[in-house]
Amino acid sequence: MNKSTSIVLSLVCIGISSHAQNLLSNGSFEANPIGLQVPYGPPGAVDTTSITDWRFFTVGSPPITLFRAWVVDASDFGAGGTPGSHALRLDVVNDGIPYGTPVNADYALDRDSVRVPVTFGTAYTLSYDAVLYGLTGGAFSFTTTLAEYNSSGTFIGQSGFSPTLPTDALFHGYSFSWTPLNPTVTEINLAFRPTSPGFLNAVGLDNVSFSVVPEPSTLALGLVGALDLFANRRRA
Ligand SMILES: [Ca+2]
Repeated sequence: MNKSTSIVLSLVCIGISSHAQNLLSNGSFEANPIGLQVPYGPPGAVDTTSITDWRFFTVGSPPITLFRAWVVDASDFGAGGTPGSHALRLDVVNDGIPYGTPVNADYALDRDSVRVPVTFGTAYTLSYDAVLYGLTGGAFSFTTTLAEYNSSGTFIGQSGFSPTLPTDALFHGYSFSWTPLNPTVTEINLAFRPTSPGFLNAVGLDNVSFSVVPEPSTLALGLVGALDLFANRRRA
């Protein structure tokens, strides 16, 4: 790499890094030790914030037989996970007892205690890595919701994405562009709600990031400046 190329890349990196900061704390689940587990037991509701800055809870009436969230080594999911990286694993066992077969898993992971400030008119990028394995059942939809609140803390609407996780037991990266729906929005809660008609499933989640989309004008200025430097050097 010559010096001019280095200058160009450096300026581009400055433009990106100054606008791509992850607005989520503990989005990569490194805050808790591998092995940390929250409930895994007989049917019942769970509502826990044992996982730093995250809440794991049942949605509505608990139709779940056994369930847990735990911090694991991402590579334990198989190929694709970064060895040593802490990931969150969500396990649900629905054996149909005593609720009949099959029953739906209905639980969620969210950030209700650590909502993220957002600004109407600003574009954001939500991204994460997710893996599905051990599934008995059909297609698996990983519902991802962004719920909006105003300055009074009142819920004012939501939007989201629902990628279908393939059953290859590999981490895949997902990335979405999002803009707030409501002019009065001041903050959001981010939620993941795995839903499955199956009996047995596990979802792994890692590297959750929510950031402001880099402004084109900033990047463009950086590039123009870099190209100008490059041109001047060539003329020199
Ligand atoms: Ca991690």
